[in-house]
Amino acid sequence: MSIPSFVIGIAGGTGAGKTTVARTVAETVGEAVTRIPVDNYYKDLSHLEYEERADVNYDHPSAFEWDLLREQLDALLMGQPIEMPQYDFEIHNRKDERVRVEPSDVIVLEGIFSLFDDQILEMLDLKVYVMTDADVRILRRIERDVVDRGRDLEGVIEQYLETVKPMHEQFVSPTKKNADVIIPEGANRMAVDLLVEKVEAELVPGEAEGDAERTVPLDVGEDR
Ligand code: UZR
Ligand code: MG
Repeated sequence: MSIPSFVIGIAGGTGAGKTTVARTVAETVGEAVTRIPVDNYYKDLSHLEYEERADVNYDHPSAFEWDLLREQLDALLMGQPIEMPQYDFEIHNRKDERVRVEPSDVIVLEGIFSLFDDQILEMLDLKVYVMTDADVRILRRIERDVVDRGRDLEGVIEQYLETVKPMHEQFVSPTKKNADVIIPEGANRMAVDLLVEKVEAELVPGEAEGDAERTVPLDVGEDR
């Protein structure tokens, strides 16, 4: 367990490749990296029926439990473990069980709203926005929702036009201005290499080498 020395936020539209960038960084950095998907902080909607939950606008900032995310990020930054909620996209709800997450040297916060909240922005050392063309993003989204999540094509298209696209333009895309770095086209190799180099340069020297106790990168939460 350690006090994290470097916290990265990775934002961008749905299907931009945020999760891939976050995972590649986590796997490549020679240190323990804790990846925190903001999706895990969707509000608990257990009080609603499935049909009502399916109608919620999940692309609006109000769908998230911001207090819990701020509180847990803060705890990790102070070197304390958290009980991280888990989200189930199939039932549009938080799972019953939480997972215990120990703080590690590097934390990667990843999700459409990673660069949205002022208090969270203050906790981030490096702010990244993954900028991928909307046509590529919707194609990936269709593949993920239809193939991996068993949704029907009409529903995915309707949802994209009714909420995903307008909310992206209103709330997600403007967070680019909060970024230090904008990565074009998702997990581009050079960009990921630069991120990894930066992370490694920022880590407290000495702690990295010879420290046999290397935690397996934690990969909790959503599928991609
Ligand atoms: P990423 N989302 C769902 O499809 N169902 C849910 O229950 C909760 C979230 C979607 C959400 C958003 N929007 O576009 C996307 N909708 O997950 C964010 N509708 O995840 O960045 O991995 O695409
Ligand atoms: Mg993702």
